Amino acid sequence: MDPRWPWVFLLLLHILFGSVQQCEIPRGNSQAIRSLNAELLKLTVAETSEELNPSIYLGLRLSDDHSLARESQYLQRLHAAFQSNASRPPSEVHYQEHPGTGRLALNLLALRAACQNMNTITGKQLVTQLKLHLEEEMKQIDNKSIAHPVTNYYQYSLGVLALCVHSKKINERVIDKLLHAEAQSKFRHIRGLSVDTEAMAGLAFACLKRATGYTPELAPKLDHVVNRLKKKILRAQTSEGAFGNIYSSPLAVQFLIATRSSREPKCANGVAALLRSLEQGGFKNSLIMSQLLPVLHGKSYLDLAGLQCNAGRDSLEVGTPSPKPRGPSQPISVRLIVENSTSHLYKQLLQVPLGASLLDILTAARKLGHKPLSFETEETLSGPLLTSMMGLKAQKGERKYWKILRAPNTSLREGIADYIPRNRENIIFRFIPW
Ligand code: B12
Ligand SMILES: *[C@@H]1O[C@H](CO)[C@@H](O)[C@H](O)[C@H]1NC(C)=O
Ligand SMILES: *[C@@H]1O[C@H](CO)[C@@H](O)[C@H](O)[C@H]1NC(C)=O
Ligand SMILES: *[C@@H]1O[C@H](CO)[C@@H](O)[C@H](O)[C@H]1NC(C)=O
Ligand SMILES: *[C@@H]1O[C@H](CO)[C@@H](O)[C@H](O)[C@H]1NC(C)=O
Repeated sequence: MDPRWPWVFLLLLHILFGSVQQCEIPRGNSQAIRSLNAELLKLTVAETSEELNPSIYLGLRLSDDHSLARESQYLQRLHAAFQSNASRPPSEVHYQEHPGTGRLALNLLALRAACQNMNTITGKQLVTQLKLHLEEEMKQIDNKSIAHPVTNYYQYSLGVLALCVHSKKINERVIDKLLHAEAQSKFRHIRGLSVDTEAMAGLAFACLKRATGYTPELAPKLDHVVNRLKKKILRAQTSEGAFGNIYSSPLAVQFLIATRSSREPKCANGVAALLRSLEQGGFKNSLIMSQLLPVLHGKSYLDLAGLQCNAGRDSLEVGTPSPKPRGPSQPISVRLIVENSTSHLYKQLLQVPLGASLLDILTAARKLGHKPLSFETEETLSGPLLTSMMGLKAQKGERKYWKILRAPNTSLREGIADYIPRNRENIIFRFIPW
């Protein structure tokens, strides 16, 4: 018999059933995935202007390819940063506003990603601090005159997820609040549903489903909410295949991976959309890149729970950060309009080089025209957030923000550092409640 026949048979099977779609990464993408990995690794080099970002560390750890030396150096820097804020003996831990729920949760997840022993002072303090934060979030939700979390439900979910991944017991009232918020469709962003928040909450609930030590009434509630979130997320798929938008899709697919929905044809379409966008250079934001890398290795944040630190290939080289190529280019014109509810606080047509980011343009506008623009930003894990324009900013506790639109009324899907306006675009900045 022809010794090759099993291969022919397999090939036939592949042709016959190849159309059965699965949420797997089609072969032939490994080069694109490795470059994404290398790109993230570059951001950990101390000389970059990039802020320390525990999310980048999580992404790198959930890859199959590593630069172990580079990763452990980054962990040390992360460690030094959050230890300086938690240096009291554990008995004295009390609620302090900074760092907030989400950052604490990410730091805790980073410790798990590094397989660190949690029976240390820092480990225990972090857990206690995060629990205090979730209690505080809950108090504000319960307070009738406030009725929303201190931060938001995305960070609340991240907090639950982090404790769960560490097998720490969570107050069931904390879990119930999140269940309740989901049932009341409280997971919103920019006035629409927030797929990012649904996915993060979904990951937290999926983790709790595997946990032990909770009252028997919780299990059916968790089954129910996970199925509901799965339906909601699948329903949010666009004609291009993204869940919500392309930037919420990495977390959405993480959730689908974690709930073993990979036989869902819609999941395969989602992965295809992510790969397409990756090929086209659509992922420039390091936070989003860090949420995407695990997906391309078939993993989710739930895999942190059983992560083995001696596995994986130490196979990546780190290049040095390459400066963005920027040659001379023809000028384009972009109009900036800053408005409050009644009038225009600033309106100016500006000549700027093609390829300039919105941040570059705002910076240039500080010096151009007879009425200079004034603005302030705040560094976040997603990049610079625009917090103030023409002196107008949210007061402490006031839930307003500067929304950015492209005229007539398309909300931008990128922040000021990532968005590159095109010729003759009108960009509107509007101070509104969120
Ligand atoms: C909650 C939230 C908001 C809230 C934040 C206020 C609050 N305290 O809750 C509000 C409504 C203000 C907001 C605004 C915007 N957001 Co938003 N937001 C989120 C969300 C759901 C969670 C953020 C979070 O808490 N992270 C966890 C903590 C631990 O990290 P952090 O860095 O400390 O969090 C801060 C930043 O994320 C910052 N922030 C929130 N959104 C954005 C967007 C950008 C571009 C930047 C630089 C910062 C930033 O607010 C957080 C709280 O202070 C994320 C989803 C995600 N996947 O991250 C989207 C997300 C980050 N937002 C997004 C966008 C597009 C915006 C806007 C640009 C929309 C617009 N057209 O105006 C604006 C920002 C405009 C500006 N002034 O610069 C995108 C960014 C996509 C990308 N390409 O990077 C995301 C990923 C959602 C999505 N899938 O589309 N957002
Ligand atoms: C530590 O606390 C200071 C002030 O309270 C704050 O500015 C800083 O961002 C905190 N560091 C971290 C890593 O959260
Ligand atoms: C609820 O919030 C308001 C406004 O911040 C505060 O004055 C009040 O004391 C809070 N009520 C409770 C019960 O905590
Ligand atoms: C909007 O700005 C104008 C001009 O600065 C000011 O007169 C007006 O009071 C502002 N309106 C609101 C609602 O803040
Ligand atoms: C934008 O405005 C148009 C016309 O006024 C309207 O039909 C459309 O629904 C608006 N879109 C958004 C996203 O608000």
